[in-house]
Amino acid sequence: MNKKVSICTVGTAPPLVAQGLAAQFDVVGEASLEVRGLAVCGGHTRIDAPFVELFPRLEIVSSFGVGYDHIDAVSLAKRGIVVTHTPDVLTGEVADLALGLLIATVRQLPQVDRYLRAGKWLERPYPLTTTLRGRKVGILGLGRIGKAIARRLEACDLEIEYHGRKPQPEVAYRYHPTLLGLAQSCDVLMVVASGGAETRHIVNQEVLEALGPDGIVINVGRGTVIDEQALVAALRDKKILSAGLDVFEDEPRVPAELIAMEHVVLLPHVGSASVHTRNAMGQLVVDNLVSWFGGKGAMTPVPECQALAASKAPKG
Ligand code: 8YV
Repeated sequence: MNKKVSICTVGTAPPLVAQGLAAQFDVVGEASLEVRGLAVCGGHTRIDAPFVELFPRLEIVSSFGVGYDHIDAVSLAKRGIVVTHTPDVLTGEVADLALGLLIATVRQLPQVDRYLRAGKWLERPYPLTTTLRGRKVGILGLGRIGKAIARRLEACDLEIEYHGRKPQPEVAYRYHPTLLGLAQSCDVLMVVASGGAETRHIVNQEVLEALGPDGIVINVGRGTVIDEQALVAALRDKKILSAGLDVFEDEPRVPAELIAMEHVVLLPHVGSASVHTRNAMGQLVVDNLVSWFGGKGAMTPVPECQALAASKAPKG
């Protein structure tokens, strides 16, 4: 039914996406007048108004991933273009990784592994580490993923507080109206917030130092949320204890100062990167396009496009 609809892929489509699209659509590798849908799979292209001018018949942008700070959804919605993303299917995976990264950072798991492999256990036991016991975790961004992390932290008997745009009355955790207040109250800052202009560098020197010398920062949201140079300085000057980072400001480039630090844990943005979850995300990228061009509306439009997606969805 969709054989004639032209879809253009931006970035490198995972095999499941490439095959799923090829089975349903006419997939083209570059901008053409015929393109009515984009499948955005990573890459560094900013999908904004000037970019979509290359595609005059564009109706929908289906993006791989829950975060869409590389897409100007407001501008696209104004032009009548619906943006979709892949929420929910990666929530548990990213939350698992966040908990693992927190434990790895606090108990120094990568460093301990390196110690054993270097034969040092034969000489003496690994030095005692800091602990998760008695810590209070401040979650920055209590959305779907933040809440899934909170549930896991509860199972670890940890106290939880949070900061976000607004308090969530249905949530039992203590809300802090300011990020600084959250950092002053906690000794772990779990960054889950999405990227974009609104959150850029909100974790700054003052916030980092408020965590105190035992402070730990974990980031599974977006690298841009933390002022990376301020983080390097806080770690170097021992204003905080350690950091576990899955995301960075200028991926895949990671500051040499961080790489040289033995007391941090650094991951190459692997929060959702299991075969299972990446397949589920890829399937949702394809399903959104199939649903849209099959006249059934978008399955998972981003909030900025929900009204538009509903108004365009077929009635009944
Ligand atoms: C992916 C992510 O690494 O969903 C997101 O927002 O950051 C990750 O799940 C990314 O989308 C891959 O391009």
